[in-house]
Amino acid sequence: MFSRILVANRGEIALRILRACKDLGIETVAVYSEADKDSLHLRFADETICIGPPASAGSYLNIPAIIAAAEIADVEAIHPGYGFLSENAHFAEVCQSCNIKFIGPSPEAITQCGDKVAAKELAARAEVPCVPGSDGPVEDEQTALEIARRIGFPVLIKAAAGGGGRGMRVAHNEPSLVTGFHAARAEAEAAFNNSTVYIEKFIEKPRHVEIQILADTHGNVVHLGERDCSLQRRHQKLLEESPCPVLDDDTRRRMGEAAVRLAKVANYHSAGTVEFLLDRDKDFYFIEINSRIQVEHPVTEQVTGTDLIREMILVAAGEPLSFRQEDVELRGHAIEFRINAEDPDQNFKPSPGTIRSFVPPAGPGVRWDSHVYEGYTVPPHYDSMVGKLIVHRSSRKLAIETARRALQELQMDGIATTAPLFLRILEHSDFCAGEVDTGFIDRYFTPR
Ligand code: MV4
Repeated sequence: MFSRILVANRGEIALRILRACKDLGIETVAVYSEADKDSLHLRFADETICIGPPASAGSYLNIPAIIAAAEIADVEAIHPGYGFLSENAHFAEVCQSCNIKFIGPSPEAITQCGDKVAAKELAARAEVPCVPGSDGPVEDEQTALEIARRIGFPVLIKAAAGGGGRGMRVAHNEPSLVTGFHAARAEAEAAFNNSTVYIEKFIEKPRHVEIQILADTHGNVVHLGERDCSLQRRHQKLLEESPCPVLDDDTRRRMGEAAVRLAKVANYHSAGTVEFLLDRDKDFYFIEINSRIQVEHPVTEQVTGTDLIREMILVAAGEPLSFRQEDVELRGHAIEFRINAEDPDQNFKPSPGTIRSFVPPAGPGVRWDSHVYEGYTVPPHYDSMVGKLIVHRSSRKLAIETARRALQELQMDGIATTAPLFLRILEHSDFCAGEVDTGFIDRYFTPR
């Protein structure tokens, strides 16, 4: 087992990882930027090292600075958390060459997952259902037209290096396909330095359902049920829940088994997420694999009673998973609310500033994962999440009731947050009925 780990992240996930290390008896090293000198993650760690200026390019994305810190502090492993360097294959490779264990999948697996075309090829090989479309990159508009005629409109043009919806264009007819093809390529080139695009049938009003997997280096791969992440705005998730309110046991089992097959074909070791679209006929289609621990992992931890960060660390140290597939049981219902320092009444404008008075939510069925405290100043340099409220109850109905109570308990004066928006969402009859899709927020909750 590791005796000393460096946490290459900030905010709530840094705390989450430090806590898992402490539970395992592992010493910790926190790194921080100049903007984070008063951050809680520094107080939770055994040692702290400043790695650069506020802008992430000079600090949390600064590979030489992080590696230097790891060498100086003499750690055996680095946990990257989510965002920042978590899906950077080059960073994972540098760690490897410095004899530091990167707590995540291999550089090769990260590279394959990061290329959506390569990932889709793996999925097809693993006999995982994929959205009908081009089998591979589409090089010219003539080919794009032929594919669209074969699969039928509407189609979606996607960037192979994509993410966050960039380089994506919907086309409902041939002229818009031609325009969209060139626009998507130009956008992908500008955003990712890679103009490769592919084409899929456009699934209308899908739900976003993802399967959590864990794989060790001894050939054990398990799935831990699904998360429904349909509630999002501009590709930023707002709320995630497990189980998905409309998934039946058979579909869940087939999705889980598909995710496990994919992990095996990809030679994947660590925690990971296989993303699917679920259409209105309850057919599911693979879209992407995320090769990191995700923001929304706590809902899975709550319904499965597992500690995903702990398992991730154990697997990276070469230990076998602590449980088998038949031990995984989904109990009750969990919902996560991302509390962001954003004003939902001002088009989600970021609202950094100092938290004047603060009362965290608590009580039965409530988990609060956050790095903030009274007097803490939310810096403007990073993403705006100030906490995650996770409720866990025996049923979805009870989870919603507890969420209302917890959101009302939460007090965070001095900055605007997304908490009031969630109270309105929880009153919406479609949400309460579990009838949401990826367009829900734009339909009902964008500027009225
Ligand atoms: C799709 C789709 C419909 N049909 N693919 C958005 C970002 C990327 N992760 C994949 N995305 C989508 N792919 C096909 N063939 C709709 C989306 C999509 C979406 C997916 C998940 C969650 C929110 C979304 C919001 C808009 C579009």
